[in-house]
Amino acid sequence: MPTTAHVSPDEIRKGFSKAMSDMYRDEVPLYGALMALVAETNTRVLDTQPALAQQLQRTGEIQRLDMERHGAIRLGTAFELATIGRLFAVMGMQPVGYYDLTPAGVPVHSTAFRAVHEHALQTSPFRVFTSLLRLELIENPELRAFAETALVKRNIFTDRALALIEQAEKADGLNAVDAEEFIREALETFRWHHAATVTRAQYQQLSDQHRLIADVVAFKGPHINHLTPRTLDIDQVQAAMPGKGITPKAVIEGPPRRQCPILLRQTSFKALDEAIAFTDAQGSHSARFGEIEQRGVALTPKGRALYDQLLNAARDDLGAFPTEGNAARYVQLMEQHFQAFPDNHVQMREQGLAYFRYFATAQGLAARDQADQPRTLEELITAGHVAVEPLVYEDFLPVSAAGIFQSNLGDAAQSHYAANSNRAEFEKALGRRTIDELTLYEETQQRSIEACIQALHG
Ligand code: OOG
Ligand code: NI
Repeated sequence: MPTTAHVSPDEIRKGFSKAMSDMYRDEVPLYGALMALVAETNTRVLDTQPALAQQLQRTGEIQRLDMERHGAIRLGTAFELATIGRLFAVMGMQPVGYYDLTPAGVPVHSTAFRAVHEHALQTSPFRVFTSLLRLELIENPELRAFAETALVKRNIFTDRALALIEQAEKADGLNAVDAEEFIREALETFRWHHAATVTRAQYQQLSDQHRLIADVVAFKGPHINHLTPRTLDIDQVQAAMPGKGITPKAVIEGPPRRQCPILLRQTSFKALDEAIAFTDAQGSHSARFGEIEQRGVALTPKGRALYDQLLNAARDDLGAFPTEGNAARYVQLMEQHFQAFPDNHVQMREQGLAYFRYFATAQGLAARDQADQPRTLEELITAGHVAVEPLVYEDFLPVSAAGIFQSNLGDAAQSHYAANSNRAEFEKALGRRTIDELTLYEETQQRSIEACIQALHG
């Protein structure tokens, strides 16, 4: 029997997210500058767009905005992935979605660990994009064997973190004192190490194969490589970045600017080279970067198919990978193609392109006991008894993620791998299935409808 009550996993996640942010700000001061710029921009947007402020108030996103962030790590072995899954589970994070990055020349596949229920997301929407290196894609057998050996030798978790994970699994939770220790110990896995575990020549060999392979194999642990705050206007932040000494990548990933944002738009800036002590010599490595994101409404399978179709059409027209040189043309093509995607919530809802949340209004609640009430959801909406708000997208986009990887690995890192998506292999390594994100959106939407019925007719 536990002597003291368990802390909710959501509170552990919230504490961990804060601890991670503090650690990263200490290690990468530019992250602090970026957070300040994002906060400033968000305040201005909320002041000048009362309708948006009201929408975010109703969905609760306004309260979570300041603590909203995602990070990313890259792991080397099945054991590391399975164990990180257990570590994240202690803080209520589940693997959602499967992303294959090989078509873009990045030898990893990935999932996103995050909370899955809207109430849990409200306490802390912290997410970690987690990639597993695919060693089978290293062609040189000697180098592959070397990488395997280096990875098997390392232990990326502290003994106390492992013990506390086990304890949490057995007792189905942690008390407040253990939860605090767990946060401190878990954080160690994500810390930056100035010392590499290989010689400079070995690092170079790994790096020549792929920069990402060196980033995973040559170090003691999977340093968090970025932490991304959420902005309400990514174009404003992108434009203000150079004034703060930050140079963003040329192209914002994801959909073009719209009245009603959809899915996810992201932009990143390159990290500095950081001094590294190899086992035999000094050198440098760059892995850590900055990123910002703007989140819009989650799309249904139909909406997502349209998004993918328009994105592919714009990219086909461009005929090349978007870069600084063709950025203006890319933006123009994207805007042109995305004309075909309705840019208002009413149409998106009518056409079944996006997910929404439904809220009983004050007017609806006041009319609750009157006779002749509207019955159907559509009637309730028309009567103003139910308000409709977009359900925010909580996940990632494979093409965008590839663009973020590429921009930070440098163009020299462009490799060509045959697309070989292998979700089954990933899930075998993880030791469990990944969750289908569309089911989660569908469930949240449905729960909001049921809550309306309960509040207005129950
Ligand atoms: C992850 C890149 C993907 C995103 O926001 O799409 C990503 C990485 O570089 O490890 O973070
Ligand atoms: Ni990211």
